[in-house]
Amino acid sequence: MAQIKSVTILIVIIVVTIQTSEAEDYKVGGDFIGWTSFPPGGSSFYSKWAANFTFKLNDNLVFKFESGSHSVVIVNKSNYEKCNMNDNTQIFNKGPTKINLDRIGDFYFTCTLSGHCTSGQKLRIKVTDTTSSSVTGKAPAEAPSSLTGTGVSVTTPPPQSSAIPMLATFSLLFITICLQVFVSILSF
Ligand SMILES: [Cu+2]
Repeated sequence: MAQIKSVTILIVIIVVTIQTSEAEDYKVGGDFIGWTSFPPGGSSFYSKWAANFTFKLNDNLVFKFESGSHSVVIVNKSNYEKCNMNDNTQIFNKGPTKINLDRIGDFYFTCTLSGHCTSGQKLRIKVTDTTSSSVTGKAPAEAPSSLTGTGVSVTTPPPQSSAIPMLATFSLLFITICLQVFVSILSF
């Protein structure tokens, strides 16, 4: 009896965890390299790193660097491509810097220190809808290769994708309720 009850509790915990564990922190460049100039492989280093993940709304990027050695600056697409930091929107000078991905779409980051952007210290990421990542996983594993030209990137998540995690949650809840009923029948 006690075993069945603990199984039920476990399932409830799993359901709650699935519901709440949405936002994630990503250490830019990984633990070892972090946010640095002249990254291994040059300017493709950070795009290769970013291609491993599906960034969702409200995830965080953590830029690991020593204050004074680097900075993080949010720029627009054209300034990202030109390594122009003059009309940026936000500068973060203290490392490590944690940046919340508070909107869907493209984000462009670089460093304001002279020569660092051109050496490859630049990161472009795409933030997708919150509901599309957990079930579809890392489907678009390849990095968008065309950073040049018009740069029109069309990776719209399929509209039905938001229904899948909802369905999964409901089935888990249904199983939980069934188990609960089963336990109460057994205890009488
Ligand atoms: Cu730098």
